Amino acid sequence: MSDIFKELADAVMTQNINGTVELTKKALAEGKPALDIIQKGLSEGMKVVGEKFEAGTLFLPQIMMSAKAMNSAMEVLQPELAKGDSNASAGFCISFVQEGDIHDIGNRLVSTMLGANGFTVKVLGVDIANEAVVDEVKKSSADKVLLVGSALMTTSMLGQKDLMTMINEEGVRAKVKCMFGGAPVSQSWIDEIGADGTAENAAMAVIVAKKIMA
Ligand code: HCB
Repeated sequence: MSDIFKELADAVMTQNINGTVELTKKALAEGKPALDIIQKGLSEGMKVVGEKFEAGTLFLPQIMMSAKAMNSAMEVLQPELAKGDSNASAGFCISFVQEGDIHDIGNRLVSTMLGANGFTVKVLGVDIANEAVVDEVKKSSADKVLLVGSALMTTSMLGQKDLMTMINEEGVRAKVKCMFGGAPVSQSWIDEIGADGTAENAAMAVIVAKKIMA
C-alpha cells in the first residue's frame, strides 16, 4: 500500500478527524483518484475499526469518531466523485438503508457514484420501512426502477427478504431491479431472496447497476 493510503487508513483508525481531512486533501493534490483514496485508504481503516469493535478493543464512541473522520473526508471528495459520466442516462434509482439500520457511509458512497455515472438517484436515507420503498416505486413514472438497498447488520439484512416478498405481493416486481449491498450481504443471500445483484464496493455497484438495468 502506498504511504499516503496507509496514513489515511491510520488516521481513520485513530479517530483523527482533522488529520483525515488534511491527508485527503494532500492525496488529491498528489493526483490520487478519489475512489482510490476511499477504497485503498479510508475504507481499509474502517475495516480495521470494525474488526477491533468486534474483538472488543474499540468501543462505540471511538467508532462514531472514526465514522465522522470518514464522513468529513467524503465531503472533501464529493465534488471529485460527482465528476463522472453524468450526461448519459442510465436510469432511475431509489436508494435507502433498511429499516432499523442507520449505517449510511457506504450507501451514500454508492449513491454518489451512481449519480456520477448517469443514474438519477432518489435518496430516501436511513432506517427506511419497506412500505416507504414500495410507495416510491409506485409513485415513479419510470418504466424500470433500480432499488439500491443497504444493510450493515444481519438483523436489518432480513428486511431485504421481506422487501422482495412485498414487491411481489404488491405486483411491482416487473418494474424493479433490486441491487442490495452492505457488509453481511452475499451473492448466496441475493440468490436466496430472489434479488438481482450485489456489489462489494461502490465502483462494482456502478458496473452491476448498469448490467442489470441494461
Ligand atoms: Co456499527 N456495526 N453499529 N456503527 N459499524 C457494524 C456494521 C458491525 C458489523 C460491527 C461489528 O460488530 N463487527 C455491527 C453489525 C453486526 C451484525 O449485525 N452482524 C455493528 C453494530 C452491532 C452496531 C450497533 C448495533 C452498535 C451498538 O449500538 N451497540 C449500532 C447500530 C445502530 C443502528 O444502525 N441501529 C452501530 C452504530 C454504528 C455507528 C453509528 C457508530 C457507525 C455508523 C455511522 C454511519 O454510518 N453514519 C458504525 C460503523 C461505522 C460501523 C462499521 C465499523 C463500519 C461501517 C462502514 O461505514 N463501513 C461496521 C463494521 C463493518 O462494516 N465491518 C460496524 C465503510 C463503508 C464504506 O462500507 O460496507 O457500508 P459499507 O459499504 C460498501 C459496500 O458494502 C457496498 O459499497 C459500499 C462502498 O464501498 N455497498 C453496496 C453498500 N451498500 C450497497 C448497496 C448496493 O446496492 C450495492 C453495494
